[in-house]
Amino acid sequence: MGPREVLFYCLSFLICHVVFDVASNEREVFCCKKYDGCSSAVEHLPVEKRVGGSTPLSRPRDLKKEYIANMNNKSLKLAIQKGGRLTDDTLDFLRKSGLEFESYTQKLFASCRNFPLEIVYVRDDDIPDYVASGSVDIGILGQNLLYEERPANVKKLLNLRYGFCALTLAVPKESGVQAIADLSGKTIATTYPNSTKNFFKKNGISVETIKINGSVEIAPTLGVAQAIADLTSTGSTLTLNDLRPLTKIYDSEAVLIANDKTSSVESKRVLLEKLMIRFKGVLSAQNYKYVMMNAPAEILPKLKKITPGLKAPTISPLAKEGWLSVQTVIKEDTFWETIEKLKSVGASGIIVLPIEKMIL
Ligand code: PRT
Ligand code: ZN
Repeated sequence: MGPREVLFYCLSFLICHVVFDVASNEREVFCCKKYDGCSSAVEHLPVEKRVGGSTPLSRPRDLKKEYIANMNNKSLKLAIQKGGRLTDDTLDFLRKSGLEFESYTQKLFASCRNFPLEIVYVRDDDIPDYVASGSVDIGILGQNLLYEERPANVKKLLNLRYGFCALTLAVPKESGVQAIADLSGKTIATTYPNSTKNFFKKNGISVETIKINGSVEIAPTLGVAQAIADLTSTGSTLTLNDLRPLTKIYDSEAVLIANDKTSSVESKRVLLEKLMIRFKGVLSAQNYKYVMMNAPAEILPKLKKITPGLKAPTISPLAKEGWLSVQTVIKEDTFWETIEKLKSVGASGIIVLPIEKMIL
Protein backbone atom coordinates (compact mmCIF):
# COMPACT_ATOMS: atom_id res chain seq x y z
CA MET A 1 0.00 0.00 0.00
CA GLY A 2 1.55 3.30 -1.08
CA PRO A 3 1.48 6.58 0.92
CA ARG A 4 -1.48 7.90 -1.13
CA GLU A 5 -3.61 4.85 -0.32
CA VAL A 6 -2.63 5.13 3.36
CA LEU A 7 -3.75 8.79 3.32
CA PHE A 8 -6.99 7.78 1.63
CA TYR A 9 -7.76 5.05 4.17
CA CYS A 10 -7.01 7.39 7.05
CA LEU A 11 -9.38 10.00 5.62
CA SER A 12 -12.06 7.34 5.02
CA PHE A 13 -11.63 6.14 8.58
CA LEU A 14 -12.00 9.65 9.99
CA ILE A 15 -15.03 10.44 7.90
CA CYS A 16 -16.54 7.04 8.56
CA HIS A 17 -16.27 6.84 12.32
CA VAL A 18 -17.53 9.76 14.28
CA VAL A 19 -17.48 9.05 17.98
CA PHE A 20 -19.42 11.38 20.21
CA ASP A 21 -18.70 11.38 23.92
CA VAL A 22 -21.75 13.17 25.12
CA ALA A 23 -21.38 13.51 28.94
CA SER A 24 -23.55 10.76 30.43
CA ASN A 25 -24.93 9.38 27.17
CA GLU A 26 -22.10 7.94 25.15
CA ARG A 27 -23.14 7.30 21.62
CA GLU A 28 -21.41 5.93 18.56
CA VAL A 29 -22.62 7.08 15.20
CA PHE A 30 -21.66 5.23 12.06
CA CYS A 31 -21.80 7.04 8.78
CA CYS A 32 -23.82 5.85 5.86
CA LYS A 33 -20.72 4.69 4.00
CA LYS A 34 -19.59 1.13 4.52
CA TYR A 35 -16.18 0.62 6.04
CA ASP A 36 -14.52 -2.76 6.59
CA GLY A 37 -15.24 -3.92 10.10
CA CYS A 38 -18.17 -1.56 10.53
CA SER A 39 -21.52 -2.90 11.69
CA SER A 40 -23.56 -0.10 10.28
CA ALA A 41 -26.91 -1.78 10.82
CA VAL A 42 -27.14 -0.08 14.18
CA GLU A 43 -26.59 3.45 12.90
CA HIS A 44 -28.08 5.99 15.25
CA LEU A 45 -28.82 3.41 17.93
CA PRO A 46 -26.97 3.79 21.26
CA VAL A 47 -24.24 1.20 21.85
CA GLU A 48 -23.30 -0.43 25.14
CA LYS A 49 -21.85 2.23 27.41
CA ARG A 50 -18.09 2.36 27.66
CA VAL A 51 -16.78 2.84 31.17
CA GLY A 52 -13.68 5.04 31.35
CA GLY A 53 -11.61 6.36 28.49
CA SER A 54 -9.21 3.42 28.33
CA THR A 55 -11.85 0.73 27.70
CA PRO A 56 -11.40 -0.61 24.18
CA LEU A 57 -14.21 0.13 21.77
CA SER A 58 -16.54 -2.88 22.05
CA ARG A 59 -18.33 -4.08 18.92
CA PRO A 60 -21.92 -2.93 19.19
CA ARG A 61 -24.59 -5.58 19.49
CA ASP A 62 -26.77 -5.64 16.43
CA LEU A 63 -29.80 -4.28 18.23
CA LYS A 64 -31.82 -4.05 15.07
CA LYS A 65 -31.27 -7.74 14.25
CA GLU A 66 -32.19 -8.67 17.83
CA TYR A 67 -35.37 -6.61 17.59
CA ILE A 68 -36.27 -8.17 14.23
CA ALA A 69 -35.76 -11.65 15.66
CA ASN A 70 -38.39 -10.84 18.30
CA MET A 71 -40.90 -9.51 15.78
CA ASN A 72 -44.12 -11.31 14.89
CA ASN A 73 -42.82 -14.46 13.28
CA LYS A 74 -46.08 -15.21 11.52
CA SER A 75 -45.60 -12.16 9.32
CA LEU A 76 -43.31 -11.92 6.33
CA LYS A 77 -40.38 -9.57 6.97
CA LEU A 78 -39.23 -7.26 4.19
CA ALA A 79 -36.08 -5.10 4.32
CA ILE A 80 -36.02 -1.95 2.19
CA GLN A 81 -33.65 1.00 1.93
CA LYS A 82 -34.22 3.79 4.42
CA GLY A 83 -33.70 7.25 3.02
CA GLY A 84 -31.78 6.55 -0.19
CA ARG A 85 -32.24 6.62 -3.93
CA LEU A 86 -34.45 3.53 -3.98
CA THR A 87 -36.66 4.53 -1.06
CA ASP A 88 -39.36 6.66 -2.73
CA ASP A 89 -39.82 4.29 -5.67
CA THR A 90 -39.93 1.30 -3.32
CA LEU A 91 -42.57 2.89 -1.09
CA ASP A 92 -44.53 3.87 -4.19
CA PHE A 93 -44.31 0.31 -5.54
CA LEU A 94 -45.44 -1.22 -2.23
CA ARG A 95 -48.37 1.20 -1.98
CA LYS A 96 -49.39 0.48 -5.59
CA SER A 97 -49.44 -3.18 -4.52
CA GLY A 98 -52.21 -2.23 -2.09
CA LEU A 99 -50.09 -2.34 1.07
CA GLU A 100 -50.92 0.19 3.79
CA PHE A 101 -48.20 1.19 6.27
CA GLU A 102 -46.63 4.15 8.04
CA SER A 103 -44.10 6.42 6.36
CA TYR A 104 -40.46 5.53 6.99
CA THR A 105 -39.52 8.97 8.33
CA GLN A 106 -38.01 8.59 11.80
CA LYS A 107 -39.00 4.92 11.89
CA LEU A 108 -37.01 1.72 11.76
CA PHE A 109 -39.98 -0.62 11.34
CA ALA A 110 -43.57 -0.53 10.11
CA SER A 111 -46.34 -3.13 10.17
CA CYS A 112 -48.73 -3.30 7.23
CA ARG A 113 -52.30 -2.73 8.31
CA ASN A 114 -53.86 -4.93 5.63
CA PHE A 115 -51.27 -7.69 5.03
CA PRO A 116 -49.11 -9.74 7.42
CA LEU A 117 -45.93 -7.92 6.41
CA GLU A 118 -43.36 -6.17 8.61
CA ILE A 119 -41.22 -3.60 6.80
CA VAL A 120 -37.70 -2.99 8.13
CA TYR A 121 -35.93 0.19 7.00
CA VAL A 122 -32.14 -0.26 6.73
CA ARG A 123 -29.11 0.85 4.72
CA ASP A 124 -29.07 -0.83 1.34
CA ASP A 125 -25.62 -2.39 1.97
CA ASP A 126 -27.06 -4.32 4.91
CA ILE A 127 -29.94 -5.89 2.97
CA PRO A 128 -27.96 -8.83 1.45
CA ASP A 129 -26.77 -9.87 4.93
CA TYR A 130 -30.21 -9.44 6.52
CA VAL A 131 -31.77 -11.69 3.87
CA ALA A 132 -28.89 -14.20 3.76
CA SER A 133 -28.89 -14.63 7.54
CA GLY A 134 -32.67 -15.09 7.62
CA SER A 135 -33.19 -12.02 9.84
CA VAL A 136 -35.70 -10.96 7.19
CA ASP A 137 -37.40 -13.14 4.59
CA ILE A 138 -37.23 -10.81 1.62
CA GLY A 139 -35.55 -7.58 0.58
CA ILE A 140 -35.57 -4.93 -2.13
CA LEU A 141 -32.21 -3.60 -3.30
CA GLY A 142 -30.19 -2.69 -6.39
CA GLN A 143 -29.07 -5.72 -8.36
CA ASN A 144 -25.57 -4.16 -8.33
CA LEU A 145 -25.29 -5.08 -4.63
CA LEU A 146 -26.27 -8.67 -5.41
CA TYR A 147 -23.64 -8.92 -8.14
CA GLU A 148 -21.07 -7.41 -5.78
CA GLU A 149 -21.84 -9.30 -2.57
CA ARG A 150 -23.06 -12.60 -4.09
CA PRO A 151 -24.74 -13.53 -0.81
CA ALA A 152 -25.30 -17.25 -0.16
CA ASN A 153 -28.85 -18.60 0.42
CA VAL A 154 -30.39 -15.71 -1.49
CA LYS A 155 -32.35 -15.86 -4.73
CA LYS A 156 -33.71 -13.13 -6.98
CA LEU A 157 -37.49 -13.28 -7.39
CA LEU A 158 -38.40 -10.26 -9.50
CA ASN A 159 -36.98 -7.32 -11.43
CA LEU A 160 -38.92 -4.28 -10.24
CA ARG A 161 -38.38 -1.90 -13.18
CA TYR A 162 -37.02 1.12 -11.28
CA GLY A 163 -33.64 2.21 -9.87
CA PHE A 164 -32.06 1.76 -13.31
CA CYS A 165 -28.33 2.37 -13.47
CA ALA A 166 -25.15 0.80 -14.81
CA LEU A 167 -21.75 0.04 -13.36
CA THR A 168 -19.62 2.01 -15.79
CA LEU A 169 -15.89 2.02 -16.38
CA ALA A 170 -14.64 5.55 -17.03
CA VAL A 171 -11.33 7.31 -17.62
CA PRO A 172 -10.26 10.98 -17.61
CA LYS A 173 -11.36 12.73 -20.83
CA GLU A 174 -7.82 13.49 -21.90
CA SER A 175 -6.54 9.99 -21.07
CA GLY A 176 -5.02 8.02 -23.91
CA VAL A 177 -6.99 4.91 -22.88
CA GLN A 178 -9.27 3.89 -25.75
CA ALA A 179 -9.99 0.24 -24.97
CA ILE A 180 -10.16 -1.81 -21.78
CA ALA A 181 -6.93 -3.59 -22.74
CA ASP A 182 -5.14 -0.21 -22.39
CA LEU A 183 -5.88 -0.41 -18.64
CA SER A 184 -3.61 -3.43 -18.17
CA GLY A 185 -1.46 -2.87 -15.05
CA LYS A 186 -3.40 0.27 -14.09
CA THR A 187 -5.37 1.02 -10.89
CA ILE A 188 -9.17 1.25 -10.90
CA ALA A 189 -10.98 3.02 -8.05
CA THR A 190 -14.43 1.65 -7.24
CA THR A 191 -17.03 0.91 -4.59
CA TYR A 192 -17.58 -2.39 -6.43
CA PRO A 193 -14.18 -4.17 -6.34
CA ASN A 194 -15.57 -7.71 -6.81
CA SER A 195 -17.62 -6.74 -9.86
CA THR A 196 -14.68 -4.83 -11.30
CA LYS A 197 -12.16 -7.61 -10.67
CA ASN A 198 -14.51 -10.20 -12.22
CA PHE A 199 -15.00 -8.04 -15.28
CA PHE A 200 -11.27 -7.65 -15.92
CA LYS A 201 -10.58 -11.30 -15.10
CA LYS A 202 -13.20 -12.39 -17.66
CA ASN A 203 -11.50 -10.17 -20.20
CA GLY A 204 -8.06 -11.56 -19.31
CA ILE A 205 -6.68 -8.16 -18.24
CA SER A 206 -4.68 -7.70 -15.07
CA VAL A 207 -5.48 -4.54 -13.05
CA GLU A 208 -5.25 -3.29 -9.46
CA THR A 209 -8.44 -2.18 -7.72
CA ILE A 210 -8.72 0.26 -4.87
CA LYS A 211 -11.96 0.38 -2.87
CA ILE A 212 -13.40 3.82 -2.21
CA ASN A 213 -16.74 4.52 -0.57
CA GLY A 214 -18.25 7.66 -2.02
CA SER A 215 -16.92 10.31 -4.44
CA VAL A 216 -15.19 7.66 -6.53
CA GLU A 217 -15.15 10.10 -9.45
CA ILE A 218 -12.44 12.27 -7.87
CA ALA A 219 -9.94 9.38 -7.58
CA PRO A 220 -8.19 10.08 -10.94
CA THR A 221 -7.82 13.79 -10.04
CA LEU A 222 -6.26 12.80 -6.71
CA GLY A 223 -3.88 10.58 -8.62
CA VAL A 224 -4.83 7.36 -6.80
CA ALA A 225 -6.26 5.64 -9.88
CA GLN A 226 -6.17 5.89 -13.67
CA ALA A 227 -9.80 4.83 -14.11
CA ILE A 228 -12.97 4.35 -12.08
CA ALA A 229 -15.87 1.91 -12.05
CA ASP A 230 -18.95 3.62 -10.63
CA LEU A 231 -22.72 3.55 -10.93
CA THR A 232 -24.16 5.96 -13.48
CA SER A 233 -27.69 6.82 -14.48
CA THR A 234 -27.69 10.10 -16.44
CA GLY A 235 -23.90 10.20 -16.83
CA SER A 236 -23.77 13.83 -15.68
CA THR A 237 -21.47 13.08 -12.71
CA LEU A 238 -18.88 11.67 -15.11
CA THR A 239 -19.17 14.73 -17.36
CA LEU A 240 -18.90 17.13 -14.42
CA ASN A 241 -15.70 15.42 -13.35
CA ASP A 242 -14.14 15.39 -16.82
CA LEU A 243 -14.47 11.65 -17.14
CA ARG A 244 -15.47 9.71 -20.22
CA PRO A 245 -17.28 6.35 -20.15
CA LEU A 246 -15.23 3.51 -21.60
CA THR A 247 -17.63 0.61 -21.27
CA LYS A 248 -20.50 -0.73 -19.19
CA ILE A 249 -19.68 -3.55 -16.75
CA TYR A 250 -23.36 -4.37 -16.15
CA ASP A 251 -26.86 -2.89 -16.02
CA SER A 252 -28.77 -2.84 -12.78
CA GLU A 253 -32.26 -2.16 -11.44
CA ALA A 254 -34.12 -2.72 -8.19
CA VAL A 255 -34.89 -6.38 -7.50
CA LEU A 256 -36.85 -8.41 -4.98
CA ILE A 257 -34.77 -11.08 -3.27
CA ALA A 258 -35.67 -13.84 -0.83
CA ASN A 259 -33.93 -16.15 1.55
CA ASP A 260 -33.88 -19.70 0.14
CA LYS A 261 -35.54 -21.07 3.24
CA THR A 262 -38.54 -18.73 3.22
CA SER A 263 -40.51 -21.04 0.94
CA SER A 264 -39.78 -24.10 3.08
CA VAL A 265 -41.96 -22.72 5.90
CA GLU A 266 -45.51 -23.38 4.66
CA SER A 267 -47.12 -20.27 6.21
CA LYS A 268 -44.39 -18.01 4.78
CA ARG A 269 -44.55 -19.69 1.38
CA VAL A 270 -48.29 -18.93 1.19
CA LEU A 271 -47.75 -15.29 2.20
CA LEU A 272 -44.92 -14.88 -0.29
CA GLU A 273 -47.07 -16.28 -3.10
CA LYS A 274 -49.85 -13.81 -2.23
CA LEU A 275 -47.40 -10.94 -2.18
CA MET A 276 -45.88 -12.01 -5.50
CA ILE A 277 -49.34 -11.98 -7.14
CA ARG A 278 -49.73 -8.35 -6.02
CA PHE A 279 -46.23 -7.36 -7.15
CA LYS A 280 -46.60 -9.07 -10.53
CA GLY A 281 -50.01 -7.43 -10.95
CA VAL A 282 -48.44 -3.98 -10.56
CA LEU A 283 -45.52 -4.83 -12.86
CA SER A 284 -47.75 -6.28 -15.62
CA ALA A 285 -50.03 -3.24 -15.43
CA GLN A 286 -47.00 -0.96 -15.96
CA ASN A 287 -46.06 -2.92 -19.07
CA TYR A 288 -49.42 -2.57 -20.80
CA LYS A 289 -51.90 0.13 -21.80
CA TYR A 290 -55.61 -0.38 -22.30
CA VAL A 291 -56.75 0.81 -25.77
CA MET A 292 -60.25 1.44 -27.11
CA MET A 293 -60.86 2.33 -30.76
CA ASN A 294 -63.49 2.42 -33.47
CA ALA A 295 -62.92 0.52 -36.70
CA PRO A 296 -64.81 -0.48 -39.84
CA ALA A 297 -65.67 -4.23 -39.64
CA GLU A 298 -63.60 -5.13 -42.71
CA ILE A 299 -60.28 -4.16 -41.07
CA LEU A 300 -60.86 -6.48 -38.09
CA PRO A 301 -58.45 -9.22 -39.30
CA LYS A 302 -55.69 -6.60 -39.65
CA LEU A 303 -56.45 -5.16 -36.18
CA LYS A 304 -56.24 -8.61 -34.62
CA LYS A 305 -52.81 -9.08 -36.15
CA ILE A 306 -51.56 -5.72 -34.89
CA THR A 307 -53.02 -6.06 -31.37
CA PRO A 308 -53.47 -9.70 -30.45
CA GLY A 309 -54.18 -8.57 -26.84
CA LEU A 310 -53.58 -11.02 -24.04
CA LYS A 311 -55.79 -13.63 -25.68
CA ALA A 312 -58.02 -11.77 -28.16
CA PRO A 313 -59.49 -8.25 -28.37
CA THR A 314 -63.01 -7.52 -27.08
CA ILE A 315 -65.26 -6.52 -29.98
CA SER A 316 -68.75 -4.98 -29.84
CA PRO A 317 -70.89 -3.43 -32.60
CA LEU A 318 -71.31 0.35 -32.78
CA ALA A 319 -74.64 2.09 -33.44
CA LYS A 320 -73.21 3.05 -36.85
CA GLU A 321 -73.75 0.26 -39.44
CA GLY A 322 -70.57 -1.72 -40.31
CA TRP A 323 -68.49 -0.23 -37.47
CA LEU A 324 -67.06 -1.92 -34.40
CA SER A 325 -65.68 -0.88 -31.03
CA VAL A 326 -62.46 -2.76 -30.29
CA GLN A 327 -60.88 -2.95 -26.83
CA THR A 328 -57.52 -4.52 -26.19
CA VAL A 329 -54.19 -4.10 -24.38
CA ILE A 330 -50.93 -3.13 -26.01
CA LYS A 331 -47.39 -3.36 -24.73
CA GLU A 332 -45.83 -0.18 -23.40
CA ASP A 333 -42.47 -0.77 -25.11
CA THR A 334 -44.06 -0.98 -28.60
CA PHE A 335 -46.80 1.54 -27.83
CA TRP A 336 -46.18 4.20 -30.51
CA GLU A 337 -45.39 1.73 -33.30
CA THR A 338 -48.65 -0.07 -32.54
CA ILE A 339 -50.73 3.14 -32.49
CA GLU A 340 -49.19 4.21 -35.83
CA LYS A 341 -50.05 0.83 -37.37
CA LEU A 342 -53.62 0.99 -36.04
CA LYS A 343 -54.15 4.42 -37.57
CA SER A 344 -52.62 3.40 -40.88
CA VAL A 345 -55.10 0.51 -41.33
CA GLY A 346 -58.11 2.75 -40.55
CA ALA A 347 -58.74 2.67 -36.76
CA SER A 348 -60.05 5.97 -35.37
CA GLY A 349 -61.15 7.53 -32.07
CA ILE A 350 -58.29 5.74 -30.29
CA ILE A 351 -58.45 6.15 -26.51
CA VAL A 352 -55.56 4.96 -24.30
CA LEU A 353 -55.95 4.31 -20.58
CA PRO A 354 -53.43 3.31 -17.92
CA ILE A 355 -54.03 -0.01 -16.19
CA GLU A 356 -53.83 0.03 -12.40
CA LYS A 357 -53.37 -3.69 -11.83
CA MET A 358 -53.35 -6.69 -14.10
CA ILE A 359 -53.67 -10.23 -12.76
CA LEU A 360 -52.65 -12.70 -15.44
O1 PRT B 1 -27.39 5.14 2.76
P1 PRT B 1 -27.37 3.88 1.97
O2 PRT B 1 -26.13 3.05 2.20
O3 PRT B 1 -28.64 3.09 2.12
O4 PRT B 1 -27.38 4.34 0.44
P2 PRT B 1 -26.17 4.52 -0.58
O5 PRT B 1 -25.71 5.93 -0.50
O6 PRT B 1 -25.17 3.43 -0.47
O7 PRT B 1 -26.92 4.22 -1.96
P3 PRT B 1 -27.82 5.20 -2.84
O8 PRT B 1 -29.04 5.59 -2.10
O9 PRT B 1 -26.99 6.28 -3.45
O10 PRT B 1 -28.19 4.19 -4.03
C1 PRT B 1 -29.00 3.08 -3.78
C2 PRT B 1 -29.13 2.30 -5.07
O11 PRT B 1 -29.71 3.12 -6.08
C3 PRT B 1 -27.85 1.81 -5.70
O12 PRT B 1 -27.34 0.63 -5.09
C4 PRT B 1 -28.28 1.55 -7.14
O13 PRT B 1 -28.90 0.28 -7.24
C5 PRT B 1 -29.36 2.61 -7.37
N1 PRT B 1 -28.93 3.74 -8.22
C6 PRT B 1 -29.58 4.15 -9.34
C7 PRT B 1 -27.86 4.54 -8.04
C8 PRT B 1 -27.88 5.47 -9.09
N2 PRT B 1 -28.95 5.20 -9.88
C9 PRT B 1 -26.86 6.48 -9.15
N3 PRT B 1 -26.86 7.30 -10.08
N4 PRT B 1 -26.91 4.59 -7.08
C10 PRT B 1 -25.97 5.55 -7.12
N5 PRT B 1 -25.91 6.49 -8.11
C11 PRT B 1 -24.83 7.54 -7.96
C12 PRT B 1 -23.47 7.10 -8.44
O14 PRT B 1 -22.78 6.42 -7.41
C13 PRT B 1 -22.82 8.44 -8.80
O15 PRT B 1 -22.31 9.09 -7.66
O16 PRT B 1 -25.17 8.68 -8.72
C14 PRT B 1 -24.00 9.25 -9.31
C15 PRT B 1 -24.09 9.13 -10.81
O17 PRT B 1 -25.34 9.57 -11.26
P4 PRT B 1 -25.48 10.27 -12.69
O18 PRT B 1 -26.95 10.49 -12.87
O19 PRT B 1 -24.74 11.56 -12.62
O20 PRT B 1 -24.93 9.33 -13.72
ZN1 ZN C 1 -25.27 1.95 0.70
